[in-house]
Amino acid sequence: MKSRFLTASAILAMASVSFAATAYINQIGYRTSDFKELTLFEGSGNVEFVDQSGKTVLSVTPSAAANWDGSGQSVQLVDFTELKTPGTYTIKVNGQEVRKDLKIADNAYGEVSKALLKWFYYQRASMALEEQYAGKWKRSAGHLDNNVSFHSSATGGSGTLNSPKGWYDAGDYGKYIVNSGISTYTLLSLYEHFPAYFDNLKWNIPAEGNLPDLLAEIKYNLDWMLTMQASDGGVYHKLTTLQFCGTVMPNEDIDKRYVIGKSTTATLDFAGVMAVAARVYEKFDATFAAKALEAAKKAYAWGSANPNVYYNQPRDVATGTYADNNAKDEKNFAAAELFVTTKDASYAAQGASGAIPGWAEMSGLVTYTKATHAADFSDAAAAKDSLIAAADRYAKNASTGFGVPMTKNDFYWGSNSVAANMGVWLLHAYYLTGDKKYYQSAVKTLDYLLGKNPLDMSFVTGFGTKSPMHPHHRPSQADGVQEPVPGMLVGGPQPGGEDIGSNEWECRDYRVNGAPAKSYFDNECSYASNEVAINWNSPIAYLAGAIEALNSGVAPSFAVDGVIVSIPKVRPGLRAADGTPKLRFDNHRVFIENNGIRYDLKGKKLK
Ligand code: 9MR
Ligand code: 9MR
Repeated sequence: MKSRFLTASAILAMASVSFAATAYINQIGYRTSDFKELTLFEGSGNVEFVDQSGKTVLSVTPSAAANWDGSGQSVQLVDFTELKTPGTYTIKVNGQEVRKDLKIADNAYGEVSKALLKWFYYQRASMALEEQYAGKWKRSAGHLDNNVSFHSSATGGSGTLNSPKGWYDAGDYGKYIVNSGISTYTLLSLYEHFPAYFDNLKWNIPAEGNLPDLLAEIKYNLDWMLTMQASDGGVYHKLTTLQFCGTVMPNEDIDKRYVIGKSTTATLDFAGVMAVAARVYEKFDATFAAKALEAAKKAYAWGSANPNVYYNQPRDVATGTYADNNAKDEKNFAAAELFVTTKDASYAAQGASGAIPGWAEMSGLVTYTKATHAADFSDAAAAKDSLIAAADRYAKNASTGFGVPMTKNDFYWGSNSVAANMGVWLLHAYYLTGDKKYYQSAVKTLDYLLGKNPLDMSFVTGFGTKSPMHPHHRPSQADGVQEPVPGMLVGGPQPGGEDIGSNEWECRDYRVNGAPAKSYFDNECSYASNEVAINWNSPIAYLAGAIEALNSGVAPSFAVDGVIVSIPKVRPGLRAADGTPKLRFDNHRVFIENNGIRYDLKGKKLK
């Protein structure tokens, strides 16, 4: 009797162990031909992949368990790259079914990447969102911003300013130049790296002349940014109300809006963005490009003459600050971009760093630009070295633990954008070296954001088996539609707890001790973990968009040894009378295709 009892309880214990196993996966899916990895918690035995007919098509022995300080979990990695047939699969661990939603597809991130870009349309100020584009998230126009007052902190301004358009920053309705800077730059660089791919990609937004959708969307914000430049070249810091409004739709927020502050950081961020815009829009709209360049030069001159006019939040203002008392990185960012556009040596950009980009940290963008413009910068090799050194660290982190580049210190306000920017960083390392380890680590970073994380959820609204339903986003809260606006990346887990308190709009304590990566609350109260923002959506839109573009067969502009080139200028001698050769990209190699025949970049026929 006794021994039988023990055996039964031993079996029960074993069963409960395998029942507890969790497989964290990218819930949107995995690309058919890509590297594929999931993270296993409390598993034992092999992981089996079962197709729709019930057949086990792959069985994998997980890696040895390792601890991850982001969640304090001991987890195993499971490489199932060999699963290469599109479809939906069931995952079994030690014979027990743990999930049924594993998807493999050719263009796994096609829809989500378009939704992440389309979200910028949903953030447009000053216009109605029509049903034909916005579906059930249609809404009336708000914040015409055609008659905005100057706050006393906006030096030099008088009368009122006509400052319409632009994107709302986040869950609030403010428009902030500093944060527009990095967001707009990131989207412009997505176009600049994959022009041929984005020239033809559409996601149902209103047309703007002959511009591709990506550039039409970006122009909506550039048009606003241009209105924020004063006649002396300086750029006002932000356009907001004095206090955050309540939970209302844009047209219901009728509080007076002000142009507030004028700062060196805003001015130099503006200069860098306009310098990029000047070269990107040139082939579509030379007049607009010239206007952007002129604005960039004037802003740079003001920023150089006023190197430390930092933003100080006035006493009567409570909206976001985006305050930053170091404008050196913004200066280098502006100088690097102006130099690439004009080749004028008076725009001298110092240094390059390995710091991950963020709204207050523009030096990593200088690293990107220098490293990918080797012919233009004498210190391009040093920039490449610091880029690769950081990428090596991220790739190493991603090879163990949870299979992600982040460690516990990366979890602060907007942690999901830290992850997304690491993914973008890894892609740059891949462009420069062709080393697939960087590409794979970038894919792992996207996996994290789309479900392979300790919260077992996709952080993008509307995508994944489980995704945020209650983001801190005024339109989603006030529109009466159950589902939040789709395509929004929430800020993500972090243990700061800035939104916790006893006021009726504050949160209960949702932090998990020793697990910053679990300190998240899918609730409207949680602006510190569940708000959305343009500088968070832009890097994940870049990451997902670039991964799709890289696999589309359409050549990127960094086709030659990771260096940005203007595609039409590549080997013009190869242009034949009987057809225009196309630069193509396949299996991580660039070639020229002419009438179905493939050539290498030197013009030699490929087999
Ligand atoms: O909605 C605001 C959000 O965009 C900001 O990130 C956050 C922190 O500045 O503040 C939110 O506004 C809250 C304000 O600070 C206090 N009153 C309640 C507001 C909504 O939660
Ligand atoms: O993203 C910003 C984060 O780095 C800061 O710690 C936080 C508090 O100052 O503000 C965040 O930006 C918010 C901005 O101030 C107002 N709009 C919402 C932004 C996202 O929460």
